[in-house]
Amino acid sequence: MRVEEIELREIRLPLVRFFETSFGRTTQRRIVLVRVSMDGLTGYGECTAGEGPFYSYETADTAWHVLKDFVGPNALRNDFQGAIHVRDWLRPIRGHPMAKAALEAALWDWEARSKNKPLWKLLDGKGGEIPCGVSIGIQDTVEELLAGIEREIGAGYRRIKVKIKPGWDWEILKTVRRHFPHVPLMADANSAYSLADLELLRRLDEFQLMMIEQPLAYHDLFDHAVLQEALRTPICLDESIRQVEDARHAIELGSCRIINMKLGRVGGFTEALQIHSLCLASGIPLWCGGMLESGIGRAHNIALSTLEGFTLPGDVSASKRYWERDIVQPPVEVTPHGTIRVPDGPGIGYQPDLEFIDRITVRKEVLRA
Ligand code: OSB
Ligand code: MG
Repeated sequence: MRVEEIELREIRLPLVRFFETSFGRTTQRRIVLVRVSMDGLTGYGECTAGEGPFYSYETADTAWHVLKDFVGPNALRNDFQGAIHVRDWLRPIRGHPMAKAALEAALWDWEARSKNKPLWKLLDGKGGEIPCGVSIGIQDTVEELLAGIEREIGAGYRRIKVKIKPGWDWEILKTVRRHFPHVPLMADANSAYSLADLELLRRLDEFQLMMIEQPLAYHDLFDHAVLQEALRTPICLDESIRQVEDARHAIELGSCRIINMKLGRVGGFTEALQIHSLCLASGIPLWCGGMLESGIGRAHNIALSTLEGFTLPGDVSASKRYWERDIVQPPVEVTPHGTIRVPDGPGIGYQPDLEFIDRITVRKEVLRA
């Protein structure tokens, strides 16, 4: 079977409030959506590339180019025999995992719909509920951070992740711990430190963090192993794990004790499934990260989070934390006990709101075989 049509769209979606990490502040997302059509059915994917090349080198514009000129034409040329094989089609295109993952995710959604199954079942996950945490960005004041944490604990979330950077780290975590002595807490540095900061990072051990996420360089495994040896707090890698080989190297080197999985960063579900198997076999806990996704990407993250190796609360939270109005119906909602009920409908299980998506589309391109 051949993919008949691929539609690319870029939408603009303002965040309800800015989101700041050690690499900068985002106020509005530019999101590339992919829709595939084949045999009278459609599937949807979302590209997690950011507005600028700061989390990784990909941007909404590079993803658009690579999808339109390489990934899309490649998919139209190949014989579709299941979403599990799409990664192999795309192997000749080096890098650009977020562009690839967007197309691949649309084909996973399509395949699940074609079998009239929820995506989580196709992935061999289990239904029910997934536990949720939140990621809280760098704020203008510590008071705003404390108020934010208070609000999210009140909403039921099961762990709090605080973004840190040099100058917004030890003092901030000290204050957070004083106000919330027992909350499951972690910190994400997005590569803002180096081994020269080892003493400072060691002093974070006193806060009983569940983990510290990606303290060192985005491509590094070696220095993280040196750091992990010196810390009591487990290191969780995000940016450094781009493929199953990275996960294997990290586990063998002792670079981390936990892995944050992101579909875009690893190039899609097939790679994610392999990393998942490796982590299960190695006793490395996983959780699903987030990239400020709209409802389509969020729905894919929910399906992925149902796999048995995802034992820690992820960064998959309610639509309303980010969007005034999400692009799926119903929006993603979180129960008062901090879980998301996994939908039982076919595919991703959330309905794209096509009329709203049309209104916020800034460019569109249709590729045909
Ligand atoms: O490092 O996990 C990260 C958002 C954008 C880029 C990188 C990261 C994040 C988050 C947000 O932490 C998680 C979310 O989508 O809620
Ligand atoms: Mg991170």
